[in-house]
Amino acid sequence: KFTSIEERPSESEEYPEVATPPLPALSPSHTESRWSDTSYYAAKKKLRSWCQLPDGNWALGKILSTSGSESVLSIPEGKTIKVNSDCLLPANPDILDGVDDLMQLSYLHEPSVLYNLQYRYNQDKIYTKAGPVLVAVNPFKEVHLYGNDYIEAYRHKSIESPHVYAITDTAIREMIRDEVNQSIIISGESGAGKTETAKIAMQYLAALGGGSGIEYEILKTNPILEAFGNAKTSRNDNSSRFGKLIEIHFSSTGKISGAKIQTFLLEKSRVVQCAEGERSYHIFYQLCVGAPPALREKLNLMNANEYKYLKQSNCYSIAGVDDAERFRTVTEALDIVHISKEDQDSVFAMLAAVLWLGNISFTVIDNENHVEAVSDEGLYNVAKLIGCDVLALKLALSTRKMRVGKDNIVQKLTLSQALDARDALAKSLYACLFEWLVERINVSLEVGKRRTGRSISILDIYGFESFDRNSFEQFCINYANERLQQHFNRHLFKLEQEEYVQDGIDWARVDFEDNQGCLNLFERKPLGLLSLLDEESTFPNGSDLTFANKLKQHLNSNPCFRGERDKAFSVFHYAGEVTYDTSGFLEKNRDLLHLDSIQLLSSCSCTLPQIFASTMLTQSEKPVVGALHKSGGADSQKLSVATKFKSQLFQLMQRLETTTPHFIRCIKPNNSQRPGTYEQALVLQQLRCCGVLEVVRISRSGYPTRMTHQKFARRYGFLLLESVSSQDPLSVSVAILHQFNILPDMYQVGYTKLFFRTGQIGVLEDTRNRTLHGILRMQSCFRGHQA
Ligand code: AD9
Ligand code: MG
Repeated sequence: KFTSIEERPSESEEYPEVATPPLPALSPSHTESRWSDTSYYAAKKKLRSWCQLPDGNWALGKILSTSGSESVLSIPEGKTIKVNSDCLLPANPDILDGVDDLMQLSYLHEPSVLYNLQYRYNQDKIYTKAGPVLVAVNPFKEVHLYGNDYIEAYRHKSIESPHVYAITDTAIREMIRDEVNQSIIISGESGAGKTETAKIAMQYLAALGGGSGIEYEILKTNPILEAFGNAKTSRNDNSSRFGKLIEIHFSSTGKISGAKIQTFLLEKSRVVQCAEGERSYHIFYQLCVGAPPALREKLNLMNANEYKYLKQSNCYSIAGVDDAERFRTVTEALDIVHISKEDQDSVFAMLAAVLWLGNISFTVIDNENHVEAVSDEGLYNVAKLIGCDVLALKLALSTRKMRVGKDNIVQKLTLSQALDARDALAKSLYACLFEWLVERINVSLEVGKRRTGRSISILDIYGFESFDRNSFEQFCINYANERLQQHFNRHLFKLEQEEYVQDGIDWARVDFEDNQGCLNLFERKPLGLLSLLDEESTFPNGSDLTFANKLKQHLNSNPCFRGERDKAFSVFHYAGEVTYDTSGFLEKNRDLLHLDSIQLLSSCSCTLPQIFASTMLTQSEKPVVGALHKSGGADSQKLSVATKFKSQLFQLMQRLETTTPHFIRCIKPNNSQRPGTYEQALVLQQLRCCGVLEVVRISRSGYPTRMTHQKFARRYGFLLLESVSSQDPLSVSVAILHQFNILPDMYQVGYTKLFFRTGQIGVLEDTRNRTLHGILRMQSCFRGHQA
């Protein structure tokens, strides 16, 4: 008598376990007839298969017939389609639908990964493991997966499904177990959910508690940094315009003892210019609508639409966001991180000064088109807010002191020079304010300064960007992502190989597509993108055009580079080709603030401008860029933006190298920030870009499916035609492998596990299913007979 067969995918097993019936006594002849019709095509018949439709999307179909190179399939909605068999990819058996780790899939290819993520997404299971990586698909709606109950459940391991909480919990456990610092590295394109994910991880850590409310303080840094460093862009209403690493420190008892925030390259150009429909930094709008009357009066605040910097993009509010309410949240948070009311007022004064700077206008004063700042409301308010003399401000914005030979001369500025000087001052004020704020927060978070314990760092950096027009900002952002990708690749690769080595299998190093070539294109000296950019930035007559030409001259033979028409060039990034327009590269890289402006700030009676001036002066010690002004000797000289960013990235990488990384890849399922919409092509492009498919590829060249000897013997043992003399799991397993003619290079026998190449288990699984269904049919026949 046969027992009934129940098929259930198991959540926690490495490979879904299906209850296996006791070995049936099948006669050899019966079995043989079944094996004989498993020729290639017959085996494909009726199989679920992926076929690519003319629109590029993949559809799951069943093969109806195959002749020659063509197959006919039935696809959803009752349609049939005839395709070249080359367009088909095998689908996984349906017991693998929606597995919570993509590694469990027998067939690891694009459609199966896409389908699996979508299958889960439709059930609000937004998290899926891709081997060691956590994939998070942005739900664009509230999903009920968070809060104290879930935190408790993950802590006690009563839930096992993939989650940010789970990966954070693993980080905590490994930190304690191995006494090694950990990092959680979050990547994905703009709007994919990195910042939200980082907050969810922080929430889990904060729940561990600390004492003296430090965990609460850490959480409160989020609204502050988002107000000052995030803005509405065309991609994301709350887009981070800076990179952030927050290092959370733990005491030896596993409690939070403090934290440290490091930020990277804030996009400061946004302060003075931003595209239609986008906004400048949230805090400006929050201040304009949220400041209480006394503060408004003190700052001479007007409405947002009266400030030129905010007016240009014609966008003042964000759907569903109350900026006034947010302003109160921010001030409360500033209180909590111990920024005094007095300092807060200074911060708001700087913000107002930036806004008023944009309203300063200029008038032509001679027939050589030289200009002078108009003594209007703007000028007076800026002078008042930063605490300087009105005339000194006027002079700093309209002239430049130069030294020619032994003489000091004063050069008048043209309109565009004056506007540049004004905007440069506004950008510097804001960037300095941001850095100062981060420093102050750090002082508050570094409780006791005793850092004897361990740490977990969370990295939330801007994702790879490819727009229609890409500028210096995208150049830096994508370079950063290139660096991160290398860290990602190498690490996952290493981990993978370690497991093979531990289980003693014969393992030759697997090569994989690595992005060292592209990194070299950026970093090589003297003929790399960054060096050439710096070099050109120091030439008095260097321009964006001469820079572009120089790149073409020196790099055209580099396979990762292509010169384009006009001032453009393309880079073949790991995530795809991006064409950069060099307009503005040199100026943004030099990022010069006239010494006149710095001197003005140091003459201010307010504390903040003085602090800013002194940090700018110390930053100017190393003369790398600014040779243009070297002869004059009167202008600021400092590290170029690209060089500074590169060294920040190197430090970051060095720091991450000392940690055990945990990777989270965020995916944006549609471009309209809409819930319930999963666009295959868009998801696929990101899976490719952010390297999930890279992990898949690495796994495919290795042995992604692994099963213990015991489990393998239990699962397939009943298919054995001849009894095996020894019943030990390894002997049974080897007999199965032989019977199914699994070629020796398709698997490896480890000390504890069998390792298979992709697809191998699928063949076994198909046979097993057919056999089981045969048994079921026989069972019901048998029952029918009896009845
Ligand atoms: V950018 O590179 O900084 O422009 P992020 O950081 O990747 O980008 P963000 O975290 O800001 O994206 O997410 C964008 C929006 O998606 C959020 O404002 C939420 O509305 C939405 N989101 C993201 N993750 C979740 C989530 N787990 N649950 C609900 C989410 N909504
Ligand atoms: Mg973000």
